[in-house]
Amino acid sequence: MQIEVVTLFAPMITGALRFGVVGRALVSGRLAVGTEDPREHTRDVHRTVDDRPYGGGPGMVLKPEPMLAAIRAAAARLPGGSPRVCLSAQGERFTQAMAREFAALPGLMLVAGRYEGLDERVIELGIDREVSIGDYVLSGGELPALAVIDAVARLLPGVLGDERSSECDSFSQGLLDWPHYTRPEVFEGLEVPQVLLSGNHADIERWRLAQAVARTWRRRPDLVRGQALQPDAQRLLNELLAAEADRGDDRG
Ligand code: 4G3
Repeated sequence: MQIEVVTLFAPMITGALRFGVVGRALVSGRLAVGTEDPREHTRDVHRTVDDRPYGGGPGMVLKPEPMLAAIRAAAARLPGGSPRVCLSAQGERFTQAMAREFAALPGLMLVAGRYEGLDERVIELGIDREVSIGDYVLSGGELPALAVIDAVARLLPGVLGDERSSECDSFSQGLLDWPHYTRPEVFEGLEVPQVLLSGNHADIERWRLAQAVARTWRRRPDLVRGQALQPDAQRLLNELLAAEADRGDDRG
């Protein structure tokens, strides 16, 4: 898969992608990431990329000409029809489902804004989709672009390797992850749950799913309400709710 990032700070992107799973995806050629700097598309001596907002007010707006030229230059390196995504707090929420959608594509453009953002006409002319990684404001779209690249890269075939599949990930079933433990068996007085030492793989699988269901219900009830659970997960949730109702409380 090929991803192009339009950014004034290319080293933020390239520097962060050298490590771990994503770094290996790049070295193996399963992922390619390029950058395009709008400053390279300026014509004035000062290489100006921002200007004062019409209507007044604080902050600066990215000038439309260099921004759209950079988007077009990046598009020319991508397969035709690759979506052009701008990272913005005004966007629709980035989800695991959207990561799966992007990972199925041969190409993707990510546009990282700075200052108060892009001129609205650049969004009209050069952006297909505005995406937000969460309800908070950052000083640039680079960190959100990196979050998208990371979430997408680990879904590409061969990137996680045989020993660990993204199908085991939190959210692949629409649930939060279960708790994990490694040696020692007792750490600072806290024991590893006995079932994990039992060697009974059916029991372990049931316990993990029950933990994932209980955690999701307690921490993120919106996730449980927003979707149909797998039958085994739904049965465990029903048991949890029945147990809570029995105690007549709302403890976990
Ligand atoms: C304004 C994304 C600011 C417009 C970007 C980009 C938060 C997110 C910026 C624009 C951002 C987010 C840069 N802040 N929640 N700041 O995904 O297009």
